Formats: sequence, C-alpha cells, structure tokens
Amino acid sequence: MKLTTLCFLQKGNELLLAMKKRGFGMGKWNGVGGKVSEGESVEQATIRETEEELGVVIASKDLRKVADLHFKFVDKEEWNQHCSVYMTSVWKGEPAESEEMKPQWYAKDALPYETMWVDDKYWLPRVLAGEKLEAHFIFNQKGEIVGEFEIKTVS
Ligand code: 6U4
Repeated sequence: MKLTTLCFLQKGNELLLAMKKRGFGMGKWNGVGGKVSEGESVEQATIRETEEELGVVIASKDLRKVADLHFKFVDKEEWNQHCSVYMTSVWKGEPAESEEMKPQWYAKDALPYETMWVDDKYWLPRVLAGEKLEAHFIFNQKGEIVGEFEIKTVS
C-alpha cells in the first residue's frame, strides 16, 4: 500500500484548503500532500509537498500528527493508500497558488464538505475538535464509500 500525506495549515478559526487542479482527487478541496518518495520519511514528504504545492516552509517540530487514514479501493489496489495527516499553525511564507493547487482559507465551522473527499466530513471535524484518529474507509472506483467504515480515537 502506498504512503501518502495530507497537511492542513490553521490560522485562528480558519483552515487552509487547496483545490486540486490535476491528478488524483482533481476538483476537490483538501489539505496539501502526495506520495512519500523512496528514501524519505513521512514528515519529510509532508514538508516537501507543502513547499511544492503552497510555497510555504514548515519545520518538522511544528507538525502535529492528527490521523492515520487507510483508504482501500475495490478492484483498484494500486490506489490503496495509508495517509498520514498533519496540522500546523507555524510556517514561513505566504501560501500561494501553484500549478497543482489553488489555496483558500475557510472558517473551520464552514468547510465545503460537499466538494471534498466523502470521508472528510466524518473525520475532519473530530480532528479539528482535538481528537487523534485512526480510520479505515473502502471506496469504489467512483470515489464513493462502500459498506461500513471505522474510525477510532488513538492516544
Ligand atoms: P504526487 O505525489 O503529488 O504526484 P498526487 O497526484 O497528488 O501525487 P497521490 O495519489 O500521490 O496523488 O496523493 C493523493 C493525495 O490525495 C494525498 O494527499 C492524500 C489525498 N487523498 C487521497 N484519497 C483521499 C481521501 N479519500 N480523502 C482525503 N484525501 C485523500 O481527504
């Protein structure tokens, strides 16, 4: 299963989302992130992807791990991923649009869940409320959740 990352910047009551302009998840608002490369740690990948996609630099000590998400796809094993999710409220630089992502600040209590991955509405509010989570979701090729999903709090 491939390793991927997601990172959300927080500023007071706002969360930075970015519209994916191409590739997997195109047209959806999400955190920034992507695949962990060979020889790189998950944190290093999170920092690299955030710099590539938003032009901001995060120090490893300022990353807070908030969730482990396991996404499985029926009949599309190559899309399966273990996604590590981080939050940060400290970074250098001003988030800017890149070739891959268009960023926008949203009030945390008014996130555009209808234009996000369908699983986000189940775990993101809990993470924003301070929980640390581990979750498992199964999707079909249309990106819809199939069957039961599981979310548990971890310490
Ligand atoms: P890179 O490495 O940037 O070329 P990319 O084309 O962005 O890869 P991929 O597959 O490597 O795509 O990364 C998938 C990105 O989408 C990760 O940041 C995790 C995120 N993602 C995938 N499925 C998701 C889901 N169900 N819910 C969610 N984020 C998801 O919130």
